[in-house]
Amino acid sequence: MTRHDKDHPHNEANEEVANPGRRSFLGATATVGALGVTGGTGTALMMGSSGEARAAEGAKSTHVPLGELDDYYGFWSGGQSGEVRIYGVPSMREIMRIPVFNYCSATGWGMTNESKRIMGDSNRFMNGDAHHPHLSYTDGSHDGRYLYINDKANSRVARVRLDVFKTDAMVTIPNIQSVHGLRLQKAPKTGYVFANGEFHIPQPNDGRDLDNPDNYWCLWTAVDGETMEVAWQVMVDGNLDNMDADYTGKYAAATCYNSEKGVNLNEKMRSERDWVVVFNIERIEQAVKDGNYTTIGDSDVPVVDGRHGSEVTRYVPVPKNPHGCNTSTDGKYFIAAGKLSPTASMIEISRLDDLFAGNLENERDVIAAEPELGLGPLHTTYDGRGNAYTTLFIDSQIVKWNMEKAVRNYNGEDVNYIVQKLDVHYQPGHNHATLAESKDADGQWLFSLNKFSKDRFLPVGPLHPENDQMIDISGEEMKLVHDTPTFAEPHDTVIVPRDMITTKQVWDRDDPFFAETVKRANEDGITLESDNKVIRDGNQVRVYMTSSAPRYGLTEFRVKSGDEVTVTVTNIDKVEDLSHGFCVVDHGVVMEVNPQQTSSITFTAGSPGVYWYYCNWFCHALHMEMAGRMLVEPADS
Ligand code: K7E
Ligand code: CUA
Ligand code: CA
Repeated sequence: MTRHDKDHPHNEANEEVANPGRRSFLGATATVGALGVTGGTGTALMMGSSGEARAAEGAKSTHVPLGELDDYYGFWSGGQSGEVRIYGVPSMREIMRIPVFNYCSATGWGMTNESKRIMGDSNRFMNGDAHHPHLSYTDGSHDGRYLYINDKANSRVARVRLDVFKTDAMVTIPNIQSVHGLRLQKAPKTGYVFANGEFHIPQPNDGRDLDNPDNYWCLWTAVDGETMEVAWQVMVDGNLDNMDADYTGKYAAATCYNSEKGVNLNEKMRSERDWVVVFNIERIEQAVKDGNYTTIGDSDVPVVDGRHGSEVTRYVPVPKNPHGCNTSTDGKYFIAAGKLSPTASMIEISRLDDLFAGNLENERDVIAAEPELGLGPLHTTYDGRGNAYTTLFIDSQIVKWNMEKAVRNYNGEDVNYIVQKLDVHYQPGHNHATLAESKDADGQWLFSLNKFSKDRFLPVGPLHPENDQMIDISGEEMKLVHDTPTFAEPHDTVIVPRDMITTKQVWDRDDPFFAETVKRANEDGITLESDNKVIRDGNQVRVYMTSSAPRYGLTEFRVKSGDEVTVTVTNIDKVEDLSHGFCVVDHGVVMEVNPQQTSSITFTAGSPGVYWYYCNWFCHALHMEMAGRMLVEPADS
C-alpha cells in the first residue's frame, strides 16, 4: 500500500479490481461504502464501514496464497455445540473440528467404543457447552502437548491430544455444578488444570437444603493435567466465574459475580462490590498434606475450606459482578473486567505475598489501578508491548489501553491511558491476541468474538451466526481486517504459531487411543491387521475386519436379530489421508477409521433382513462400491 493510496481512500475500488486479494480484508460492504453508494437498509453500516476500509489501509493482509499454509493454529471453543474447532490464522479457514462433549455424525464420536471409554459415564449426555480452551505450558510458554477445555453444561473437563487432535481424557468434577472458568498452571509446567464451579449447591447435593441457599456452596477444583484425576477442591464463599493463574505457579485468581449467593437476578446484583478470590496453591497443597480437609458425600476428593478467614484464600473486593480474569503476559497483574462497572481492576501479583502474610491493612491494597474503560467490560488480552485490549459488550467496542499509564493515572498523575477504541460488530464477549496467554505474546493479531452479527452476513433466519472479527494489532493502531461467521458459539480461543504443534499424519499401531480395543481383539485370538472373522459368544457377536481401499475384509456377516454386535475395523492402508468409514444402514452406526487405526462400535442387530454397511469417508474411485451386507436372521433360527 503506497502513501498515495492512503491519502485517496476512494481509489480502493480500483485497487481491488487490480488486486483481488485485497477483498479478503476489505470486505464487500467496505468497498460499496468507498464507492459512495448510500441508501437502503445498510446505510448506517456502510458509513461505519467506509471508516473501517480506511483503517484497513496498511494493515497486514489475511490472504494466504493458494497452496500455502497459515502462520498460526487457532483453537476455538465450540460453545453449546460442545466441540473444538481449528482455524488457520490469518486466513480464518476452518481446518478441522474436534468432537469433545458432543456426538459427531461424521466420526462416530460418542458412539464408538473408544470414545465411550474416554467419556465414561458422562457418555449418557449428548450435549456439552465448551467455553474455555487452553494449551498446556512449560515455564509459561505453550508446549504443544495438550488442549484442555471445560463443559459448562455437564460439569466436565476434557483433554485433547495435539499430536492426533483427538479428545483423550474426560473427567466429571464432583461436588459442583457447571465448570465455567478453566485455566492451567503456567509454571513450572501444567500441572494443575483449575476449574471453577459456577453454581452454588447444597453440599452434598442429595436433597437437603433445597430451600436454604445460604447453605449452598461453590468449589474450586484442581485436576492433575497428566492423570486427569481430581487432586483437591477448595470451598469458597460466593460463586466462581472466570479465572486465571500467574506465571510462577503460586497463585490463581477467580472472579465472583454472586457474592450475594442470590438465586435471582436482583439478588445477584444487590451489592455494589463482589470480589476476586485469590488462591494460594502452596498453602492448599500443604493443607491437603496435613490432612486439613473434609470430604463431601460419596466423593473422596479432599475439600479444603477456603471461605473467609481461611489461610488458603484472600477475597479482594472489586466493583459489581466482575467477569473476565486475565493475567497480563508480563506476569504482573490479574485483570478482572467489571461487567456492570465500566472499570477493570488490576491486582498486582507481586503484592500477594504481603496480602497472604497479613502485611496489608486492606485487601484492596493489592489493587494497582482501576481504569475506566467503557460500558460492559468482559475480557482482556495483551500484545506483549504493555497494552491491554478489553472487550466492551455494551459499547460494542474493543478498547486498547496502556497498563503502565493506567497505574500512573491511578496514582494521581494526569495521563491518558486509553490508546484507541475500535467498533466491532457486535457485542463482543472474549477477545484474544496471538500467543496472549503465554509469556510469548507477539502482538500480531487480535480476535473479537462477537455474540451478535445482525446485518454482517447473508440472512439465514432468526438464528444468526456469531461474528469473529480479526484485527491487525501489529502497529500503533488497531485495524479491523476480517469478519468470520461462526456457528454456536465460540467463547474463547487460543492461537499459537504452527511450529508449536507437531502432528502424526497416520496412526501408530500401538497408540493408546485404541489400545483397549486391540487388547480385547488379542483376547479373541485375533490379529487385527490380517484377520477377518466373526466370533459368536452367546448373543454377543464380535465381527473383525480390515479395510483397504476399496474393500472391507468381510463383504458379509451373519447375526441374529437382537444380538449385541461389536464390529471392529482396522484400516490397513498406510497412505496419508486415506480414511475409511463404517456405517450400517438403519442402525445409527457410524465411525471413522483412519490409516493404521482400529475403531469399534457396539449395537443391537435390528429385525430380520438384509442391511448394507458402507464406507462413508470417500477413499477411492470405487468408494461407492466399498460396502457389504449384514444378514440378520430371526432370533430363534
Ligand atoms: Cu465471557 Cu463462558 Cu468465557 Cu463466554 S464466558 S464470553
Ligand atoms: Cu473406504 Cu470410502
Ligand atoms: Ca453481584
